[in-house]
Amino acid sequence: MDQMTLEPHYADDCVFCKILTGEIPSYTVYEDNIVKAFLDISQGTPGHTLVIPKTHVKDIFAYDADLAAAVFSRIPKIARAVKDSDPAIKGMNILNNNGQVAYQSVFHSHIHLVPRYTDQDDFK
Ligand code: DGP
Repeated sequence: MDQMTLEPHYADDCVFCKILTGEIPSYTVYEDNIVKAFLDISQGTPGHTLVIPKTHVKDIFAYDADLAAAVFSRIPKIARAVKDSDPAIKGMNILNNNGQVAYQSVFHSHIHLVPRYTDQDDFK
């Protein structure tokens, strides 16, 4: 599966596709042939990272099994890399919103990695 190459498909007017093409700048945390991970513009906590497939997929309902396996199998490695980047990170919330009613605001599937710290008073 790691040898898998995706034929990227970009959607018009998708902010995350524009990040993939470099049209919109982002701070890259991790990147390979399947996913890109970058800092969320709205940092819930310091290090808040989004992981997106490199092809346009609207939400979880639009994945096929191979793409889901490829994307989601990468999450532990990226989560570890984010955690290891700062010894103050003690835990992490990982979440994925699907649909407007579930608070999805960007309709290119993404997984939030939200680091948690011992002193979280500032981030409630
Ligand atoms: P959600 O509500 O689950 O769809 O989260 C979308 C996230 O995307 C939100 O936390 C803010 C982030 N976001 C929106 N536009 C941009 C952007 O242009 N750059 C970056 N880095 N993040 C963005």
